[in-house]
Amino acid sequence: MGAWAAQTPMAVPINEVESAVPHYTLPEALTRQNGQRITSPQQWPRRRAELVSLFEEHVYGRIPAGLPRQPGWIVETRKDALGGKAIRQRIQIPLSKGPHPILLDLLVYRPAAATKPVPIFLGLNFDGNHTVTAETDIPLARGWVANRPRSGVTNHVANEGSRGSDAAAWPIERILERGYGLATAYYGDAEADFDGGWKQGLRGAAAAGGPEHRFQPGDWGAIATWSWALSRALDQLQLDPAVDGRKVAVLGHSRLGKTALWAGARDTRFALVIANESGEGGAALARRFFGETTLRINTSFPHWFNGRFKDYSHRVTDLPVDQHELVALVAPRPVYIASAEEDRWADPKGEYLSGWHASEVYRLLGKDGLPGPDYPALNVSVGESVGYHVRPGAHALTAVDWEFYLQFADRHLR
Ligand code: GTR
Repeated sequence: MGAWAAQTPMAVPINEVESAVPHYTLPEALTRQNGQRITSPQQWPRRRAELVSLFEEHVYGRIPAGLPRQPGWIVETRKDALGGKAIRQRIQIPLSKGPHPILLDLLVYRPAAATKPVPIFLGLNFDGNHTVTAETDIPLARGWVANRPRSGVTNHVANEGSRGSDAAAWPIERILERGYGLATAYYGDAEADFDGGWKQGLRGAAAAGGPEHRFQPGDWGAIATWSWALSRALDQLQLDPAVDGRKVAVLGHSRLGKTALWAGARDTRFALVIANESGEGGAALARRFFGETTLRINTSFPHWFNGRFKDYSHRVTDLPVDQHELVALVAPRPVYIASAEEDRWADPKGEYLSGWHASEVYRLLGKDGLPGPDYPALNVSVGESVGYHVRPGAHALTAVDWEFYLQFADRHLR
């Protein structure tokens, strides 16, 4: 385990040895809860609906009915951004009602040279819109932000020094040059990422009991909340005549890769879904005992999932779903899963196998998924409507990953 011991300060068993992975049996994506086998594309929507509600009930939580879906307003348009390469807009989207709504700040770049509506990548960012670009005129994130060496934040308040600190994850000029737009928002606008962050966020605003509210076991967690914000950003992008609203790819890294998958699974308007190193609770199979586990994630990040998910911390085999079925919920739309070789915590092989097991649903729906159960070589993109690569290196969203995503998007959105 070596280096990985550093990641496991808690007394939670963790395995990172492939030969020590015990046998496991996955629930079947194409068998309904009542035992009925799904054998035709016509039968899939019923199984799909069943899986969505199982993931809501047992994993991510149910998003309350009646939340507002309100158009945003353009705060600023710059036609000369990035040295004239981009048209940049800042848009505010109210996520809650009332005079002081929770606001999602959407930052949108479109290629200035575009002559028709552009396909666009949409992804939440970790540290604020001001960290994805070195431009100096993006307002700093307003609320709580994580303390991080990379951003230089030590008091949970964004500062000028953190501008551009996550720019390596967002190669904006390259994306634009390839004819795509990029839209991003800070996930903390919807809910700050700590246990209790919901009180100032959208979950608090929507909860009948305010900050004293008691959630039911099936109620939404933070990942569901962030995924809701992605859907509201999609509403907004679909209002923009310069964006091709039928070609919006949702993408996320790590916890935000989990979020992108759940957003893309729920909201079928997303044309393509990309989960970069999404790991446990994302693409990685929960039943495969390798890297982060259900127990560990529920211990470190209790706010990400719903209350009922905690019931499975010590008995993951009782979960009525596993994560290949989350991937399958994207079908027949294209989905891309990516791993990094050193990111053992996210279980690269478990991420691949999840795409492989989801592939039977793609085949049923007339698409090809991953080519087979064998783990691919480094730096090779495999698969048709389910794409996958593993690159050398550590846990991060990098320019190398983006090149694979641009190629995959060229194939499916062009
Ligand atoms: C880790 C967590 C992972 C992953 C990661 C991240 O600490 O255990 O599930 O989400 O954070 O989001 O960077």
